[in-house]
Amino acid sequence: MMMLALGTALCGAASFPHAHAFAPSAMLSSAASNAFVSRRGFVSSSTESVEKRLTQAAAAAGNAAARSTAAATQRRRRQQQGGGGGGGSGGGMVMLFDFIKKRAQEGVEQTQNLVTAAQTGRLDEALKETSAYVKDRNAKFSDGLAQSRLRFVGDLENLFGMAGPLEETLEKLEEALLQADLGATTSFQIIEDLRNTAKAEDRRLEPDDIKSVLRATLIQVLNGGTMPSAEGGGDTAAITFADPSLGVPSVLFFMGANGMGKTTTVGKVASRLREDGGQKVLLAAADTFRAAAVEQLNEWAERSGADIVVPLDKDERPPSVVARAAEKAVSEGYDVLIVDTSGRLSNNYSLNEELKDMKKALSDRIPGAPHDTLLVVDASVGRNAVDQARTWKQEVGISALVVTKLDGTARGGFVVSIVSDLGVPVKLIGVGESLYDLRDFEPVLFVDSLLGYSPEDASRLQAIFEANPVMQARMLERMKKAQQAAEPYVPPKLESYVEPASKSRRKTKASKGGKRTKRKKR
Ligand SMILES: Nc1nc2c(ncn2[C@@H]2O[C@H](COP(=O)(O)OP(=O)(O)OP(=O)(O)O)[C@@H](O)[C@H]2O)c(=O)[nH]1
Ligand SMILES: [Mg+2]
Repeated sequence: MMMLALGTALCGAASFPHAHAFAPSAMLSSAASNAFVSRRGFVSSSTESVEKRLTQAAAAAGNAAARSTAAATQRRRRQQQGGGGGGGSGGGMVMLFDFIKKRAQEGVEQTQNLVTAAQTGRLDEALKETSAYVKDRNAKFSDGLAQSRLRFVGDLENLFGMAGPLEETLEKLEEALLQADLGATTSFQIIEDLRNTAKAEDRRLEPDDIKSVLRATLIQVLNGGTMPSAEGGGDTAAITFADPSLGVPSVLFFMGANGMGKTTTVGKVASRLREDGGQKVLLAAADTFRAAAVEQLNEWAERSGADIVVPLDKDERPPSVVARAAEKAVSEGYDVLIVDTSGRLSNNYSLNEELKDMKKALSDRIPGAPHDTLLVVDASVGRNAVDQARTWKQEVGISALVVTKLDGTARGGFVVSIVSDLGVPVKLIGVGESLYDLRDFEPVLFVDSLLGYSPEDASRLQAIFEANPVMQARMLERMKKAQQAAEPYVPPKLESYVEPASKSRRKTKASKGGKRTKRKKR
């Protein structure tokens, strides 16, 4: 975990302008990661200052480990005292999702190795090892997008080989962008920007102009409108957890159409929270529709070491399962409750009502819950998924997207179109079926992998973008618009929260079973 922050600071920041911005959500404390990720110029610093920063970072990392142990002790103590009040383990939570498969301890050790290397004059060698590690990590991510890249980049390269008039080039480019599933809005934006650039500067468009505009636009879209800059900014949207000061479990609610990868993602997330964060995780099997669904989630619970709440019998309704799970999560001091729901169509009114009932059962018992409502979409589905997602956004409310199966499709560009059409961030992506094939969504890394740009290409294209006044002005304007359009933060509803001790025997509508729904049509 630490390795990511470390690696991006060491080998990423200089040549991969945004990479450092992924680091703040590293698993170690922000103090630790910030020590690394204060961060541009890190590589060019003198060995002496590198050594100083490493020492500070190691100290911060040590403190983080100590804080994490203290939080776990506190939680155990609360449980031993039989107190409710939940087990949110505080600030560490938000750090969890900057993951790769490395453990925090490994990161701490690595940091200490670097400190030792600096003290013994082996720093160069150690930096190279770290750099190789990050390259390997990026390569693994990049493999998942290979099919998408092959298709897209092939089309673009053909285009660059032609030397036609501007309008002809733009027309062919627009076709390639649409073919790559980037969506009409983003494709149109890119074409307009290129046309304006060519006209304002009265010159022919070079391949690098096109690449830089394409890259900057995609990053801006995926970053929710943030201006792509050499300093990064915005970047990865972290999973939202409960406000640590409330001391309640964080609730992640997964929903979506059939077979999108909800249960698999729930399992992967649980595993990561357990393994990398040492979190106490409870799963709620709210898919009471499909016979094997509970069994499937149970397997993931066993694999990840999470506990699980299953339906009492075949007639228990999902809102009731969720209500019991929320009460257990609060009274037994769980850090995170993850709800797995059954697949459904977005135009099924009664099943959407059921989703709302489940969310209400959660918010009645835990303030602000669910803290993230994650819609899981399969990248290969295409436009249909966008239309469904729009309906769910309006009807049920979603706060984030998980895009799965990016490893098996050439439609990676779909991610751009769903974000631009919905204005909802992608937070996680699935790049395979195994436990570890889940990644934080990192817009810059994603775009550079999709377009096949090396860190050196990325730096060069960023510089071209920054030297293009037309693009700078247009992007700034879009950033302002995105800021104005951003929905205001709504604080958690505290008044509906009742302490578990007084609530445990109360029967709410949801715990009695909520609305019964027809379940034949899906
Ligand atoms: N290649 C690949 N396969 C995935 C990914 N995520 C999930 N799958 C596979 O997709 C299939 C469906 O996954 P589930 O997790 O059962 O999907 P679900 O959304 O829970 O399905 P329902 O509950 O039936 O609606 C399984 O075979 C998974 O292994 C991914 O990121 N990549
Ligand atoms: Mg499922």
